[in-house]
Amino acid sequence: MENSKMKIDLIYFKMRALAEAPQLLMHYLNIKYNYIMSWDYFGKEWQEVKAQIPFKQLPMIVVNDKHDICQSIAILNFIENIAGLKLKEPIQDAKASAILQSAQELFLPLNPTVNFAVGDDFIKKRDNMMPFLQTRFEELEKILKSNEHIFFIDNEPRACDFATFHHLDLSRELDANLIKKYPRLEQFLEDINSLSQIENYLNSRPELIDVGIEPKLVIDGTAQPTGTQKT
Ligand SMILES: N[C@@H](CCC(=O)N[C@@H](CS)C(=O)NCC(=O)O)C(=O)O
Repeated sequence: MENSKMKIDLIYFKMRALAEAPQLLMHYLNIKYNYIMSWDYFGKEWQEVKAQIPFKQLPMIVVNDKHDICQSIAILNFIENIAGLKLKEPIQDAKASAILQSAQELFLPLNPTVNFAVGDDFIKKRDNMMPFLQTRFEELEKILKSNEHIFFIDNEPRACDFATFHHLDLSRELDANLIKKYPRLEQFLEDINSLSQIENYLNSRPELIDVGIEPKLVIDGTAQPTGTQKT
């Protein structure tokens, strides 16, 4: 199947979390897709459809109205495959995979806390996760410092880079000062940010506001509470 002929629907919710890396990768690769809220795609609230979704969670992509692919890492692998971006050399591929998994492990508790926690609960969760974030950021910084490339594997950004970008970028909503302790990671964020396709996407995606207070996404000019439900 030639990727320009594929129809890709990306089904997700109102949150800035696991659909980000796939979207960054698809924008970078100029792959067209439709972002569809779960309730619009299924015509029902999430609680009514959850039971019939493979692994009972989103994001999911639907390829050519036929193939349901869940799990964000599988989605990223699929996009790399159809774009011919997959590394052919097994050692490099394994290293990229280790970065991708290590980045995705930042999902919990970082993403739900930024998207949903409020007040004292936000502060408690933020403070509790700091040691984990610091250890993981140190490791990621070390890897980038140890190579002479712009990104984790070489000078081409890949799924592992966009997943890392997403979580590091989201950490700024939790604590804007944390990333400043890691200058090589800050440079990495800037390098991804300045790719023209990415810059366009970042400037046009829904803004996440009132983190820690009453988180909302501004979708088509309207602030809507984050979540899995239609509002
Ligand atoms: N391992 C899965 C995790 C997916 C996941 O946690 N999805 C959350 C949203 S970020 C979800 O579907 N929440 C609704 C629910 O569990 O009912 C992946 O990487 O895609």
